Amino acid sequence: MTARTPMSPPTASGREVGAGLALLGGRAAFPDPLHVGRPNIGDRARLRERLDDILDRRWLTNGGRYVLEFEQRIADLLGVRHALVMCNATVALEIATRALGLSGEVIVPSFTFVATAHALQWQQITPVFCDVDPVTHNLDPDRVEALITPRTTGIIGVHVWGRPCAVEPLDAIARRRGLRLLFDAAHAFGCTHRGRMLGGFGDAEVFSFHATKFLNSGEGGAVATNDDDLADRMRLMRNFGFADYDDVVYVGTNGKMSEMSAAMGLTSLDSMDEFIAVNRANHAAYAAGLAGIPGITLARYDEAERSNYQYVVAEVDEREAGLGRDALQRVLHAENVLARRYFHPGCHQMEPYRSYFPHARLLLPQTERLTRRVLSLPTGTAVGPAEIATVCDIVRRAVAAAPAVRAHLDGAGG
Ligand code: T4K
Repeated sequence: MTARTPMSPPTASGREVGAGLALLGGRAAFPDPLHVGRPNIGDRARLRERLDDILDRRWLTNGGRYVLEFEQRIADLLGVRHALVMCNATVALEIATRALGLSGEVIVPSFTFVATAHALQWQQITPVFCDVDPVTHNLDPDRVEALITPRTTGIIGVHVWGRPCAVEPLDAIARRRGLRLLFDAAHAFGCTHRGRMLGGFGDAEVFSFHATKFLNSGEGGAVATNDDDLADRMRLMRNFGFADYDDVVYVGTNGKMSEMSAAMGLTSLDSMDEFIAVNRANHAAYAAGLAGIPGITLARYDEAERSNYQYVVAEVDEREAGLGRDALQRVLHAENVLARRYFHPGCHQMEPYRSYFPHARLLLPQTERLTRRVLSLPTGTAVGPAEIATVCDIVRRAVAAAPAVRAHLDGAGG
């Protein structure tokens, strides 16, 4: 992806500054869309070798060699007793919650991808939405306890953007109140908390290897746990409940990962350090490029921990920037930069939750605020320093030209 010519520096008048912006009639900075979730592709030759081997051996799924190898390498990397790979993280969440015996109500953040809530609702478990910490964007443990009722059976913390939840306070609440604790670690593969890899906290942790994740298997997910019994139950559940040929001992589903996905996952794992290095450099380039722009701040990663840096999340303060997050997204989209509003508008504002809990937003002020402010910017190996410099330049120019952008959007009906 190459950008067109770099834009000229800001001048005093908002209208002049904004003149080059595509939203205001200029030419789009990128001829093709710059996506947020472009997959990282590892060593193609190695992937082809693995795929050829799968085809030669005619073993495509159901506990094949590559699935077992992928599971072993994940377990070794995370330092856990069990890693069970699955067809995606949503099904992995469903299987983990069911195997943990969750029912009734489970406390979850609303500031997450809707899969976290759906995995519960799909099983007639009520997600009870809890507010988040405005700094970490993660479940606020101080708000959890007030939501516990006699029907509560568990808590699901989400390591949003790969930044670990308040693991210890959540663990303390879960122990004190006799609840199960699961982590949705869909964003957090390869990240540490207090120097320990995520994967071994709570009763279990669920990862995603979806195409848009920095480490992908096309579609895919995994549950990590140190609980042998839980791992046994999940193994059965992901394979229809079969304990042996013709012997079904549980109600189960089909949560298996195919050998082709495992081959992709293994090939991604081979390049994991490289992907992280690129993400890290990209994140630093955004931090430098956006520095000093009024009202724009970047969600930071703790440099004392290992992170995968896979999300570049800008927060827009409308008062300081002079334009809101949605206006900035419109500016970027006009330039072909497909920045995304993860996780707007929050699960509580999506169906069926909006109808079930029409007043939920009253208990979720920080979630509501965040969902109006955050914007995910393109990163990953498909994005390089030149693209990032151009994206940052667009943001800088948009903020400098905020009055003209607002006037244009107001004139165009918002
Ligand atoms: N928990 C959390 C906290 C999660 O964030 C997620 C998933 C889950 C659970 C469930 O995990 P999985 O069941 O998916 O394993 C995307 C992903 O589909 C989803 O996996 C992810 N979170 C979520 C945050 O983002 P969308 O609706 O934004 O996908 P889509 O198709 O709009 O793609 C995003 C961007 O990536 C687009 O600009 C296009 C680009 N893209 C996408 C694909 C699939 C590509 O360039 N190539 C591709 O192959 O949800």
